[in-house]
Amino acid sequence: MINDANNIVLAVMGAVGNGKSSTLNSIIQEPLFQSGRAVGPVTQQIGSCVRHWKLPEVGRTVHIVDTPGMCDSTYKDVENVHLMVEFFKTLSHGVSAFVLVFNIHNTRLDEYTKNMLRLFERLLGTHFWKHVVIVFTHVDEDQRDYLEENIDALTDPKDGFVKVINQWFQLQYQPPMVFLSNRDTRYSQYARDCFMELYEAVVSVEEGTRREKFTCTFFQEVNNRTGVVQDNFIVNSIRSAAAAIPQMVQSGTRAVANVCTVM
Ligand SMILES: Nc1nc2c(ncn2[C@@H]2O[C@H](COP(=O)(O)OP(=O)(O)O)[C@@H](O)[C@H]2O)c(=O)[nH]1
Ligand SMILES: [Mg+2]
Repeated sequence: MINDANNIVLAVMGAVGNGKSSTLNSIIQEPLFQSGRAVGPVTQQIGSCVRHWKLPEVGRTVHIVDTPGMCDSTYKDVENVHLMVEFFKTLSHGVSAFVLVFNIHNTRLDEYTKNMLRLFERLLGTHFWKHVVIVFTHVDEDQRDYLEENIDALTDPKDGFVKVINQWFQLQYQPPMVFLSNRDTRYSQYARDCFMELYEAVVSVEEGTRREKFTCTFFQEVNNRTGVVQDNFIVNSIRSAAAAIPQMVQSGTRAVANVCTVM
């Protein structure tokens, strides 16, 4: 099932509160992943499930991998390493799209997120960028007009958000950007249109006509191992990737500091 080309595998990334769980719930039209930040950290584990892509109805299944905020420094060190191991194990069978989620009201690309992207690039290879889709949430229907200027600024080819990402990571192309709302998605034509754009963006980053998923040497090597050996291999790979990123060493990013000391 997981290797079925008709099955979409989505990995979401982005800071806590950006709207990752809400976006996934909208896609499957089910409140499966807890959202909201009222009661402490919400997603404590890697949430993974297979459902129908329902918004809009596209006749395909989607394997969703929710994260507690892989890119969020508020997460405790030990939890972070454990979660990263689970995350990479789940993804090692192939990924259709890495969905990078931002809140339109806070589009700052913080150091932590940048470092996580650097780590991904190092572990998975620069080819991973070809499977990235950037999503901005909180673009609610009644605010769309008011937000149009923000959207223009973000999509500006000269100094917009993607341009900044392109410069940071020296990309030769623009990852697709989608603006959406998770409010009232059940009956709203507006939400349906937004999520159709998201689906189309995901399809556009799937590879070739056979819709092959992203894979890489690291994922293949993860699959060649099992049990504790597999876990240790992932931890060691993260550790050496992080050690090779000067910014991560300098900033002493907590998750990585932990990878380097605890395991
Ligand atoms: N108005 C509005 N609220 C949203 C939207 N997306 C998420 N939220 C709210 O933002 C908060 C954080 O969302 P959540 O999905 O838990 O973020 P996560 O931590 O990234 O998984 C919750 O209270 C959501 O209801 C949106 O598009 N519009
Ligand atoms: Mg969440």
